[in-house]
Amino acid sequence: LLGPYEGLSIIGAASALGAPFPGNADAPDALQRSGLCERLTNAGIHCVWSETLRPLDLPEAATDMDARLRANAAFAQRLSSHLAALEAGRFPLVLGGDHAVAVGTWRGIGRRLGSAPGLLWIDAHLDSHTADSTHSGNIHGMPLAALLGLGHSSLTEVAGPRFDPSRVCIVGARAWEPEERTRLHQLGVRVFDIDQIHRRGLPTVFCEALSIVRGSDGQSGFGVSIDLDALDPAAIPAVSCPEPDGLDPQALADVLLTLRNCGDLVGLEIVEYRPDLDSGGQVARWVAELAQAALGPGSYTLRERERHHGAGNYAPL
Ligand code: EXY
Ligand code: MN
Ligand code: MN
Ligand code: MN
Repeated sequence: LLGPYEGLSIIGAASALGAPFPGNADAPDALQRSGLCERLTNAGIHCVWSETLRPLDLPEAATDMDARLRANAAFAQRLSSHLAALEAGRFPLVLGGDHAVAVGTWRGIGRRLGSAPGLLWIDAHLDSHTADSTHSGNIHGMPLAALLGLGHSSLTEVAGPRFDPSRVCIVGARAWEPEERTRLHQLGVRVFDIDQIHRRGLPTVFCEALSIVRGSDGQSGFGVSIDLDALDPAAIPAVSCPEPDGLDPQALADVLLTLRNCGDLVGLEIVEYRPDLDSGGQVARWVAELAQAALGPGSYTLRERERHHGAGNYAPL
């Protein structure tokens, strides 16, 4: 399977506390019902559904920022501790929930490793606001700043190592505010925006981003966080903040295939799915496709296997 891991553990992060809509909270259960674990198992991945974490007290849509920050930080802290305690041989696949869960995911994986990994952030957005710079007040626009140690202390103090901006890259960005773009530029975080991807091609950009997040001497591994709104809304409409002119999902699956040869991949996260907008389950199938493309085994995605073996059969080719 994945380098040193003997199996995949799926952790649901059923929180919409950082988002403007509640629908993200239903994503882990919807993905579990869609048969994600079974599809990955049929494709040859030893996959278990480890746990689904849910916000404890469902505060009324917290009106003030401090209450929202505290609620998101409390959930992230629990997720961080759950990941830190995950047994060594298990590879974590975290399913959001809105992108604010990433504070818990990656701080927790950092604790597990003993140091912060590199981080490839695939997203239409920069997610690098602080409580002071945000225009929307939505915490899912802040997780990457928090992971880098910037923003409200409740978020930046979630247990786990701070991330190194020189090993963080964003791929797919096409909607941001000046404050966060400036912040990332000053920190030295590489942003591969959609214009650069159109010019240079996703494979070239992805390859360059990989080399940055993996670090020069294969340091402490790297993780990948996929915000589904990085993809084009025409193909993947079931997200909270759709932005036109996104990545083609098959093109992303094709470049994710390169991850299966990376023994230093330490975690994968897929967030921002809105099952309430996915009546046909099309987006749920893409979530499985992207996960299997990244995690292997073999060099085919589920769709190729299905085409070859017939619907519902993902046996190795
Ligand atoms: N930058 C905007 C904001 O701060 O509200 C939009 C953020 C969207 C966040 C989604 C998860 O990527
Ligand atoms: Mn995001
Ligand atoms: Mn986004
Ligand atoms: Mn065959």
